[in-house]
Amino acid sequence: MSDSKPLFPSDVVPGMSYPERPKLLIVDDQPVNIQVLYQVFSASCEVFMATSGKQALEVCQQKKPDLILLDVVMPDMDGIEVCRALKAEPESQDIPVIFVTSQDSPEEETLGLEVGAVDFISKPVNPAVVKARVKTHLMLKVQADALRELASVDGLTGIANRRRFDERIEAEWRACRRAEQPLSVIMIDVDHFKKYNDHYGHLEGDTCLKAVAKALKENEWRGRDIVSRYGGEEFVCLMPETNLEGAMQKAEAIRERLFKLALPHAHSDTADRVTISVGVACTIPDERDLSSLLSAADSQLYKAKEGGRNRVEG
Ligand code: GH3
Ligand code: MG
Ligand code: MG
Ligand code: MG
Repeated sequence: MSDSKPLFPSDVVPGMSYPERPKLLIVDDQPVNIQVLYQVFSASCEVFMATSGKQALEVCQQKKPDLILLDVVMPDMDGIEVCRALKAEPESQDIPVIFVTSQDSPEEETLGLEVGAVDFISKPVNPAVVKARVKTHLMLKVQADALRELASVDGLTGIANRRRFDERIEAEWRACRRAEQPLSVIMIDVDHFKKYNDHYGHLEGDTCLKAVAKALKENEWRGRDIVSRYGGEEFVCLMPETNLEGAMQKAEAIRERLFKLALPHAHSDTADRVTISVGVACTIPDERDLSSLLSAADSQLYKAKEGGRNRVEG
């Protein structure tokens, strides 16, 4: 039954990049059922298997599949419970789940869709139908991911926008709280930027913001760090598992890099060039609201402004 044609021919939708061998997780307590689906997908997908709900969650965490085919009736943890658990975690909530089950009453199907599955297929499966449905949902997933990506990028500078920052800080607040690790924030504001716009014009102002964003982004960042445009001429960087000392060093490096870039600013009271003021804050997240960390960074930024600008406070 297995055919070796790729699920996505290269010309399927111009401009969209589909995975060449999508990662598929097949979950069923009966190995013979897994075997049937494996036959259908082994040639065109990278297939992972799990024979219990608990194992499914583990494999999911390790392998990050693009789609999950999930049995409903399983001992210990059933498919409904597995799906609920997947949908409750930010890391796995966007993975499409298709139930594959012999329990095909309308109530069962409704429940499956209510807990977050995208589709429901009855056993015994028809190979062509299950393949077509998997393909449809993989395409929708790729498109949804592309949209989400687009929605999280700042249009002017091309770096992450406020929406992405808000998402990341929330996730990292939880992750650092669990791991009892420090979380640092660097808040950056361009000095005397109103005067820059007044003197050079708004278009030049835009060009300047792009150059600032590029200089920020070009610093050496770690995998989970994020550099984003917070709004206007304000930028914010998030550094998980980084203490205050590390964040202060990075902030100073950023300030210096921008100073050396020497973008002319004829009407800055601070220097002959564009400068930034920087506020740094760090905490080990606990039951407080994460806004406490942002306000702390903001207060330090205010202090840097008061202290004469072109400086770092933390
Ligand atoms: P300070 O040193 O105290 O930060 O002074 P400032 O002039 O930088 O601060 P203020 O908040 O008074 O002015 C910020 C200016 O940034 C005003 C606003 O027009 C400008 N600005 C915000 N967003 C953009 C943008 O996208 N493009 C341009 N060109 N200017 C922007
Ligand atoms: Mg079963
Ligand atoms: Mg400002
Ligand atoms: Mg400013």
